[in-house]
Amino acid sequence: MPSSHIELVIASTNVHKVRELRNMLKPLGCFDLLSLCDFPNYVQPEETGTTFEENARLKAEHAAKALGRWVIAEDSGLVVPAINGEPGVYSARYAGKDATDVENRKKLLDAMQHLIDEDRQAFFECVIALASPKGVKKCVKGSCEGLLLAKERGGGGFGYDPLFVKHGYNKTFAEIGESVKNRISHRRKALDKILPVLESLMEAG
Ligand code: ITT
Repeated sequence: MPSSHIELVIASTNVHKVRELRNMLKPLGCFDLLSLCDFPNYVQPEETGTTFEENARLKAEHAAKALGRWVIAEDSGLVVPAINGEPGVYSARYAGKDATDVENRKKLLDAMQHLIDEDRQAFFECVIALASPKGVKKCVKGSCEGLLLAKERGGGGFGYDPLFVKHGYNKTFAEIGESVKNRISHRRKALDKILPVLESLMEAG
């Protein structure tokens, strides 16, 4: 008999990520979705990895063990090949440890000032790790390629969204609306790869 309610913790403190993931997971129905906001005493591990995968695994494993529950964690960021892959895994802290999105975008615009045309190509990457208290069960990757504008556009989204225009689109991720972003983003592509595993968890109960 399939059980209808398994608790799944989204192990992130980034409210934007949590909202996007929650909306994308909603159609699955059978999970009680929690986030780190439900565990105010939980202390996040330091993100010491040098790749998105290392950090996603580290965050998922640590949270699943500490909370004794199934967890998904993700590590994501923007990669600009023309500036040696910056900001990459340091996307959240590009302009410093507690940098705001505005400060990070400003640093990126400055670093890219001299770049034109194809040199403004970039991609978002997202790695999602699913873990139980026994360890990581699955780790998947999604990416989304586009161009970075020299000036911000739009008030939606978060992070580098006001600068990023996905190939084939005219609007930035901050102009496009969250429901469209959630259909075409790097996060969506990664999540789609983990859905079959989540479905099998629900069936196993
Ligand atoms: P958690 O570790 O608690 O999940 P975080 O924001 O620190 O939160 P990351 O270390 O994975 O997470 O950094 C992700 C950063 O990458 C995020 O802060 C943005 O700057 C950027 N980023 C990731 N996905 C993005 C998206 O969909 N749109 C815009 N920027 C994004």
